[in-house]
Amino acid sequence: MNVPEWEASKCVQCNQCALVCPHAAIRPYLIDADAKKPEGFETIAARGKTLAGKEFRIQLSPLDCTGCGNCVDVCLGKCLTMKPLASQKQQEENWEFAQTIPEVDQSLINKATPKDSQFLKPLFEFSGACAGCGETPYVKLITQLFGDRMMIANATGCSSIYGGSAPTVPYTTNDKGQGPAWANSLFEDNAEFGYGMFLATKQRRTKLAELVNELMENTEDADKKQICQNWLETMNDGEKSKASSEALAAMVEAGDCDLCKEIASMKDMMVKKSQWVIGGDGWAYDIGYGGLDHVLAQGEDVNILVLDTEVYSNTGGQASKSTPTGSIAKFAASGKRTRKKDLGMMAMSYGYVYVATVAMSANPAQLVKAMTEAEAYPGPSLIIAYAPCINHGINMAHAQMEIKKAVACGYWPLYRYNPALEEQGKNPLTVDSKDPTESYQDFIKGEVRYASLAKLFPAKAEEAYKVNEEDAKRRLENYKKMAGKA
Ligand SMILES: Cc1ncc(C[n+]2csc(CCOP(=O)(O)OP(=O)(O)O)c2C)c(N)n1
Repeated sequence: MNVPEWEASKCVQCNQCALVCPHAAIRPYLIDADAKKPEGFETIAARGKTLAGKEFRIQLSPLDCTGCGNCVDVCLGKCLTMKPLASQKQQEENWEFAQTIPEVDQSLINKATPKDSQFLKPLFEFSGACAGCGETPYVKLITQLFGDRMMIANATGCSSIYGGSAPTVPYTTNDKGQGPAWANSLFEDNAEFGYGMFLATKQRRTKLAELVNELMENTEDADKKQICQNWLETMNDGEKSKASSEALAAMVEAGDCDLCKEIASMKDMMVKKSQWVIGGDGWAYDIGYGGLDHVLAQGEDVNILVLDTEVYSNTGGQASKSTPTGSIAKFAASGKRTRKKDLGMMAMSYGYVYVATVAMSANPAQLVKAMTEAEAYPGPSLIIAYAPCINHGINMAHAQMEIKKAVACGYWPLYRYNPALEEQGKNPLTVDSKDPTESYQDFIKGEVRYASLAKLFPAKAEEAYKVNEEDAKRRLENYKKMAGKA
């Protein structure tokens, strides 16, 4: 019924609205100052040294927006206001025009920042997720960072339902036709499924490297040798392999030797793949945990994203091992009795697994950093993302603010455990969140999943809330000790 209206003069170009939008319905655009544009497509001079001569605009797709209002909540310039959909007709035309603007020149931006990442086209858009969904903004962000060379194994759960809908799918492609390759596996074996994808890719790329090596040795041409060598040296670097693959592909496609033809037939394997395994906490902590643990232990370059709603969201909110003490969920109608499982700590115990906890609007810079580091780390990575959900009994218009509160009160500490630092003689663990400044009890009592316990069992509830808070404190202290900060 209501969608955000942008007031150009107040905009500070932070791009937070686009970052948190669960449906990729609001986006920043950069357009050349002298480009032709429709009347009514108001723009302002783009901020940033590298963006001189560019104009900036925030554009909404009114018909794809669900009206959740999270963009308004996080807007730093307070330039977004919810207005009746019927008053935003003009924006439909503006949106159509915005889709014709060429994609941003990536050399002008630093995509490892929350602001610049939003200039990249989301390769996951307009899914059927709930208004205000806490999960989809993370999925969308990963596709902006790595979607052009990404493969996804998706556990059954909300992310497979909104991710694999029919007859249209929310995964899409960039101007070059590149986008995530996606498949859904059983709830029980998604990590193994993604690991299988990884092994298949690894096998084919090893073969490709052998062939390129052979070509390099057989050719007398110094330029051709150099192209082969460049590719071999950069084949495991996501960004660098793009340019070296382009050169290699052009060379073998122009050549007419059998070896050239064979290499050209494996063009799809030239750019380094970004292998992701995605699922909810029901999958990661419970049903798929054996496989997740096994895949982490293999030491291979597989990235795992856990969308942690602390319940089985898609089937109506059953308790998982991620559900904290005192939270009401199905199968835990009188409040979960036991503590939340510390999946991150279990993964850290291997020592060679990159582990991070993230919380989007609490610290977007830390989130983008964690995703970038995890993807670049050549071994296994695990990112555990705090995701508010309708099952929590909160107003989803403020889901992103709820994430902020969760970190500010110490409910969801942020850290990054990077084994690469240990190799440099440094402590691998960094605690990124500050010591709690807000009331823990106020936070949990503000969510129906906790507050309802006090209505049913008042005495028991107070005790459970205390245990919940003590558990969170104990964890944080442990992390700080490990990080050498306590
Ligand atoms: C073996 C098996 N058991 C149960 C189901 C039904 N099922 C589908 S999704 C789901 C819950 C998923 O919860 P979670 O992993 O937390 O993901 P979320 O929906 O929260 O994103 C369940 C139980 C299933 N598909 N397969």
